[in-house]
Amino acid sequence: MSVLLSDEVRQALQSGGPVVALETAVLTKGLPHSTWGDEFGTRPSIVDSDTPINLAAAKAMALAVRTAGGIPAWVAVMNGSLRIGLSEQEIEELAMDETAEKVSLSTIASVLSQKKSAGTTVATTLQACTITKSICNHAIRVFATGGIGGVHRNWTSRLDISADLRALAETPTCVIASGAKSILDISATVEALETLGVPILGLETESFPCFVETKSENDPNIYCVASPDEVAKICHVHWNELGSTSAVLTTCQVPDDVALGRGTLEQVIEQTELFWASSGDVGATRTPALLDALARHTKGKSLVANLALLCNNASHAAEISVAMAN
Ligand code: PSU
Ligand code: MN
Repeated sequence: MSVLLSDEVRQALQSGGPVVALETAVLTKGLPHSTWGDEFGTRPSIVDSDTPINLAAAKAMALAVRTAGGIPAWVAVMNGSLRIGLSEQEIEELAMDETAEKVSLSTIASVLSQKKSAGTTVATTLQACTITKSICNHAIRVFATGGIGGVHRNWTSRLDISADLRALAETPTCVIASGAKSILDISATVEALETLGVPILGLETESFPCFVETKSENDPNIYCVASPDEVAKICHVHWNELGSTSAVLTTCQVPDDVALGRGTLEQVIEQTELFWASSGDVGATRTPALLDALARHTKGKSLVANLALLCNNASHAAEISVAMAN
């Protein structure tokens, strides 16, 4: 059996409980595996001095979900099984595993067959949200992440579009994210989502968030919703009344106190893109290379903001999940 659902998540799904899926590519490839170093400036309170940053993030996100009344369902590939619902010990094992890559739709089958471990992207986490339906008759309807993958910059010369977009087009789950990073072509990503029939909502925001950065007046306009209840109602109309089968993307701005000024990342992104393009590396390394460069270049400011938005999104996702359960 290569798909395993934890007892806690299974029971919650069967009783209509507020389950929130969480992806793990952010743990294996999106955040540093090291403890907080001086090069990152002041250490935020959710990271203690001897816990690796990726593991501290996982603990804080799970706590944010539970504090808001939800049940976290971490999704990952571990030793050749697709796992939905990990214990604290299993999360620790994955976060410490230096060999764990990230898997998307095109690579998950081969990683499973090689009996390896890997973090799941938005795309493969959405795949898991659907798979639970064949195990216990209920899909997972809410999923929190940092930022979605999308259409990369310079797509006219190199067509690099994340499989996240296809999965969003095909999976009826509400995804809570801080939009997409400025490492992507944001307006092309928003246009693609529209083509794919994915509604984009802004929880208390009318503009598509740009991940760790402050908003700008040029950001694409989106439909502003005031509360988790309103998100739950729109999801109900989208899936149950209209019979749509795409995701509902609900976006949240990064908390104000840690947001980075817009445009401050431009130079390092351009340089890293050039460096990465000349390295001849495979496509899946592009996002991790950019995230790592941003954290170092901003002396930890992008990392602090990333951690804050991950927890904020996890908390809002749990609120939406509770609203759907009621
Ligand atoms: N954005 C982030 N951090 C991340 C990712 C995106 O701020 O770690 C990860 C997510 O898991 C997302 C994936 O699903 O990158 C997209 O990768 P790709 O472009 O290779 O499909
Ligand atoms: Mn890609």
